[in-house]
Amino acid sequence: MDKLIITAALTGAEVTREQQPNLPITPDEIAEAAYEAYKAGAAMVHVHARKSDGTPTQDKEVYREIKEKIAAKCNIIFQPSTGGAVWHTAEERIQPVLLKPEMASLTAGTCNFGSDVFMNTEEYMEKFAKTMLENGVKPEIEIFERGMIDNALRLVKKGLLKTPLHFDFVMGVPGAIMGEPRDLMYLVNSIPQGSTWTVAGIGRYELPLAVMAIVMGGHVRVGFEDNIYYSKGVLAESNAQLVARIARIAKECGREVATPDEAREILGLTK
Ligand code: KMH
Ligand code: ZN
Repeated sequence: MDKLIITAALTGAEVTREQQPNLPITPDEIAEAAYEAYKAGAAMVHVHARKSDGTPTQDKEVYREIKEKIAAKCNIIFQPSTGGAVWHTAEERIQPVLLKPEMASLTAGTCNFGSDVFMNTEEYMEKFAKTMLENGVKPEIEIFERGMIDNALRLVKKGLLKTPLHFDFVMGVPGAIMGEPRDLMYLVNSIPQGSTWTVAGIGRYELPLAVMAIVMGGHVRVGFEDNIYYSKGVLAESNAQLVARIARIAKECGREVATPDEAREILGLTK
């Protein structure tokens, strides 16, 4: 079994300081949170940029500042979001890909997202995949529903996604697939052989799905974007605290934790 890649989803687009007082918002705070997560065992960060007032932005220059500040501290893999917030346009959402990061997220279909709709038409997906291909960026294919796997496979047929694919199962978003063990088994059994996968359980699903991934040979995403609690009703102190718990559990299970360079090897990143 490969070593475990832990991704820290540090900020997201939806969580506020009122909900989680330790949410990193400015480029300096996000870079520091990335470094703390790296020291705790994370090999990758999934990043959403925010304006100084806390609202989400897809501004390339804010992402550039975050990317450079993280790189000055450690060699963790930088994976910006192309999901942004539900109200961002496709043109805004693609901006961070133009910085040529090693990876970026790419959602493979439309779904309900709480009381909103997270829009990813075929046109968006094709445009995002093509731009990533042209810029040498490996997509992390975000799967919120089972049919999104088939959408991704259609992009492979069209030559817009290269195999082996790397999936992120985002499970437990109200309006999309739940995060029960049967749901994870279903998704894992639905992806092509040779793919890699990670799981991002939302809220109370985060920890049980992470434990499943550790023993099944998948990888794990944790962090404030997905879950702000350490345990029921107890806020987490930091993203790093959530990462450290996963690293500890993995070691107890006999699964070693990957460094960023080991993660690059596992994911076939060339840079
Ligand atoms: N904020 C969500 C609407 C991604 O980063 O690619 C979308 C999202 C997915 O977080
Ligand atoms: Zn995200």
